[in-house]
Amino acid sequence: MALLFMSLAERGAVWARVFEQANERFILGEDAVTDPAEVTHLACWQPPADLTVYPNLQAVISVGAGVDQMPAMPPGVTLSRTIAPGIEEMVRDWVVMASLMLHRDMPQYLEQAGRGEWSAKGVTLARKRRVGIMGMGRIGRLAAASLSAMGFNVVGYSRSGTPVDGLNVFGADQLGDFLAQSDLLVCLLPLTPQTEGMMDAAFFAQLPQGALLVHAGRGKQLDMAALRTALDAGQIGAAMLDVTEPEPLPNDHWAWSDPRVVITPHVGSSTDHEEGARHALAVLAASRSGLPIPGEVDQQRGY
Ligand code: OXD
Repeated sequence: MALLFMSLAERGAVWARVFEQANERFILGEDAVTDPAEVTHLACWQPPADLTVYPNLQAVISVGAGVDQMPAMPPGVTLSRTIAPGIEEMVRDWVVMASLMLHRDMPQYLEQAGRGEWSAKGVTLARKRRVGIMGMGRIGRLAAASLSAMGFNVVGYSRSGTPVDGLNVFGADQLGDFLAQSDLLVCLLPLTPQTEGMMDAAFFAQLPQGALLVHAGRGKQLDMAALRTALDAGQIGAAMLDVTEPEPLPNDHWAWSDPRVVITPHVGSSTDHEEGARHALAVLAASRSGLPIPGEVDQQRGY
């Protein structure tokens, strides 16, 4: 059993050490492969075009939480996304930061600061702000717990609508009801055919007037032209985006200079090298013992 690593050099150095300590075979980069038959696991963000050169490949591990960048796996190859507390905590932090920034009118104050203007808006109590979180996976639940602890009125939305952690969760057939009570909407959904282009004009129209948008899902879920129209109409008050389509967002894109939009360059999380390596070791161990693969992706569903 050997893991072929194809990612950042800096990350590779940490993985090499962790694998050496665990006595597991680690191959740093395709150039170092001497026998393709030896490769049973591949860790990467995007795999090489032809995976059939590795006849004994059992699993491909995404070095991040997302897998929408991955092509379809050859038959029999498991896809695993990295499960690491650090990823969940980092995205939670970004979501809390962005939610607070919008809740406390920071886009407007940043704009005012640019021209030295001292002018105060009224303050809304957290408990009077209804937050709707789309995506009730591990990250969504963590963000919900933090925002609830701060007093926000949090509800969730997921495909199944299964209640979690005492939260009211709306299912796919209740999207309208969910949106109607989301003064501040957080998107943490994975990119799937169902969520691609989901946030469009009809979607925004179902939100309360002046709703705030926090987007840490995937850029392709958001129709940027519809966002601009919704901002101009006052339907959306302001937005914080960590993901865009394309990435990087071209520097002449309207959203960069729109004071109602704050953009960060997809920095919600960056997998901690050590935690990523530990996840890969857990995948190897599970493969060896025939146990369920940590982070296994349902390739039909896409997450
Ligand atoms: C990820 C991401 O999927 O950074 O890890 O979005």
